[in-house]
Amino acid sequence: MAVSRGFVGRRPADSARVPPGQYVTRDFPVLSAGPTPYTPLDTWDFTVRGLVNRPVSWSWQAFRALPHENITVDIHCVTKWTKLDTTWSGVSLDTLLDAAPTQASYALAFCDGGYTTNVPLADLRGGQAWVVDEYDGQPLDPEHGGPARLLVPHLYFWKSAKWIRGLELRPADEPGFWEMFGYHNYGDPWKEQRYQGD
Ligand SMILES: Nc1nc2c(c(=O)[nH]1)N[C@H]1C(S)=C(S)[C@@H](COP(=O)(O)O)O[C@H]1N2
Ligand SMILES: [Mo]
Repeated sequence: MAVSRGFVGRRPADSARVPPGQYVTRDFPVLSAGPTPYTPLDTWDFTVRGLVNRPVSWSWQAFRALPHENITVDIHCVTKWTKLDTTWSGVSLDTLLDAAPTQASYALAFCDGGYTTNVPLADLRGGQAWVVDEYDGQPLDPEHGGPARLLVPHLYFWKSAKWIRGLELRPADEPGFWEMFGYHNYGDPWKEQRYQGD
């Protein structure tokens, strides 16, 4: 019998995909520390700056013209929901970082609205992270970070900065918004690195 996977719900294999302490949800909750910013696309750009010879920026049009990948990944929020098989389209960080040679080891993502989050550069390379501008075949909803957000699915979802405008490359690590308020500096869901000291 042909039954779509969306219809049968949780499969036996799913439990192996759910990190400790997490539960699976079909909803897509919105978690934002402040109001949703609405930046006109004609003033939007994405910039890699900091420890680079010269900052590199892409306008919205230039960003849209970069090669995009379809991505299907599980996402894990520190508030304990996990959403399986989320589908996105976006530009690999490998593509963006190739345009900005650097000696840096860390990145601080910066966003419209002032949110920041820190990620080691090694975690952004190697097909592990994207700047996504579509979710489920549609332009990314502003509440979920549109026009574009970071997607780093192997870390807790607070690292996936919404309304991202760029990366500041740094020789040393520096905590971002939630990391300064007691969230774990790295945030591996499989090690339950939720808060400082975990
Ligand atoms: N700019 C920005 N990015 C953000 C946040 C935020 O408040 N501002 N919240 C983070 C947190 S804590 C989570 S769990 C996810 C939530 O993404 P969602 O609202 O699309 O579910 O976005 C992350 N990225
Ligand atoms: Mo979160």
